[in-house]
Amino acid sequence: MLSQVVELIENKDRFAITSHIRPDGDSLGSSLGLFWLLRALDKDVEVIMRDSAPHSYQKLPGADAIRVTPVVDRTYDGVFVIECSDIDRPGLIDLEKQFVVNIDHHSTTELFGTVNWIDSTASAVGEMIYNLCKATGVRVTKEIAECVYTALLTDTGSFHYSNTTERTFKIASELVRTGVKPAKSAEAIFGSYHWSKIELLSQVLATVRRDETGHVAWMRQTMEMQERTCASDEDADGFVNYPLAVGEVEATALFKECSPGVYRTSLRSKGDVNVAKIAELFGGGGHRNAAGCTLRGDWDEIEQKVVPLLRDAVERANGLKDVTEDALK
Ligand SMILES: [Mn+2]
Repeated sequence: MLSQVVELIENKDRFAITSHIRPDGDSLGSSLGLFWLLRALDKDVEVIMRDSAPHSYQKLPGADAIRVTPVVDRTYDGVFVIECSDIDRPGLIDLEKQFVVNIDHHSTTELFGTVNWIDSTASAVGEMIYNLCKATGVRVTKEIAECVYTALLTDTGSFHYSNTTERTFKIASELVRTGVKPAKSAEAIFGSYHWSKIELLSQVLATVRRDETGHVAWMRQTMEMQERTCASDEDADGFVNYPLAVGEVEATALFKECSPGVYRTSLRSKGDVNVAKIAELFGGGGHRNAAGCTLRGDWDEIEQKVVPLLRDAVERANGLKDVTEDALK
């Protein structure tokens, strides 16, 4: 709960903040936003992560102070774990020995912390960090504003996704008033890619297929493509969204081979189509319109398993399934 987080911050002094492996805009923006919040309260705080910040986020205030480490090698009064589904997601050895505070906006998160603050109405953890500023009486500085804005911008898909609410815009508006330049933030994130991203994109897009209904499209990225283009892991971020630009496509999947026979799978959808349910079937999670899971096995089998599930999700959302089931009764 928020009140427990505020109490901890008020009563203790030595903190660490961490987030998941391969950090993204919300995990970095929120972690660094919280870093600046705690600094404003004169707390001893550091951000520790298993992986360094991707290129596009290295200009975020405080990104250069992130300590990259595979193990929690110091003792803290509390370690804030930002947007992680479980205690293993940060990839940090000995994290479970600390006083863990779980801060997330995914309802699917495990309650792995001693304190758990989960707000599934927040578009990004960034919104929660903003609320924490208000709750602790910390003025939203330009540093905090830039970090939180980045979290909002990326987790809402540039204010495109259904998690974008009136509150998101209200907060974004205040952040802009504090000094955030929306065009500058957007350019730093979406206009600073490496050429290898375009090369990889051209190969991944060449694999796109759609089912006979036209509502489901999917793509595959092999390890070989990544090697051939010298692309980094982060280069593939966002590819899964491309087929959704087509009117009739309502659900997409990107199967990324991360080791032989292991596919990190991203699922995206429009409207009421729920892909989080599919991800959960395979031990993953996420939101209704954006979810992920890891699949193992033969490529053909994976394809044959997941594509019908996506089609099923589309049919359910469009009410076709219920009609058919009722007719059979
Ligand atoms: Mn998030």
